[in-house]
Amino acid sequence: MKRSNLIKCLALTTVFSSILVSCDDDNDDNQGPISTYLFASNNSNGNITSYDVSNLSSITSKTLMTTSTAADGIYYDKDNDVVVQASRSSFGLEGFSNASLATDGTAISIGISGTADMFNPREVAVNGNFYVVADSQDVDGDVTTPDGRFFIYSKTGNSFTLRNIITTDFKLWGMVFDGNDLYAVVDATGKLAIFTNFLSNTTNASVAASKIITIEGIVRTHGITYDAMNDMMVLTDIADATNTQDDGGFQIIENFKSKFTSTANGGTLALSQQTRVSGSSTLLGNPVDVAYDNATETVYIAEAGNGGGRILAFNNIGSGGNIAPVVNNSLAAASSVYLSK
Ligand SMILES: [Ca+2]
Ligand SMILES: [Ca+2]
Ligand SMILES: [Ca+2]
Repeated sequence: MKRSNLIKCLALTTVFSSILVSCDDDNDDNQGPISTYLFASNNSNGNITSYDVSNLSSITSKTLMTTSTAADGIYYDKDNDVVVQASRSSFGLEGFSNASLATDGTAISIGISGTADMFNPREVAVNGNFYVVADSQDVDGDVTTPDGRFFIYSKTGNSFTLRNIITTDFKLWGMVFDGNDLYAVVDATGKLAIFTNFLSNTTNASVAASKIITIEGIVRTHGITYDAMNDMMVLTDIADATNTQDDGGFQIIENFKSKFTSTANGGTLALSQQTRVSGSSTLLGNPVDVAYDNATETVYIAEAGNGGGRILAFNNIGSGGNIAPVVNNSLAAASSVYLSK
């Protein structure tokens, strides 16, 4: 076991003494229980919530206090034990070191900081040392023309340095890397875009998506996650943003790559090729972000609206429909989630 892992593990064992904590090295062959953590950001107070979801029937959580008052786009760098979120009060990326050692309710300080370049930062997607933030602010001063910006940062030492800005001709929100390709939702629509070899765009420029398709059944998509191992795409549907309580959903697309490839640019991927979860039992009003655990086949949702905000989990999804979440934790104005194991 690496010494850093040992220290982390001893600390976690202390914090979560009531539950079983795996002290396996990261490189082991999944022997024994695996600790799984879900990190969540919010737009209510900007603090970070870390849930130990290793056992869904006995979840523990801790809140880490930040100086931000609103945040989105959370990410956890497990190797370096750093939680990163896009601050919507400072308009920059903020990285917090030694996150696993911090105890519930304590303040954590910014160890890695970026310049305040952004306007309306949302999701963060990471590829190596590159941190991409989707910014949902109107770009050209005309809200009737859809547009958005990706801010691309490189992480070096204790800094996030802005490398370049990519402007899009559609509104941005959620996004996720698959290798070097970036999938981005087309906010305000039910469409999905891909930018192949995204990071090869190294200068400030307007860049068109490589391909855009419509995901039938989705009114207005926001959250996205892709599980490459199982070739499974999950997209959330906030539907009408002003209905915060019960018109949302999410859709699972298995064997995604072949379905995406066989849908022509500008074409539609049929609802019959997908599994949709929605309805009054789901507590989905404005599901704004999503994460997926392929080991337990669990979909985690950051629900911004229902009940004031929730972190939800669904499994035994089967053929979908109006199913109740197996986990329902209140988190005011939940904005994003990231799963780490
Ligand atoms: Ca515009
Ligand atoms: Ca809604
Ligand atoms: Ca996320």
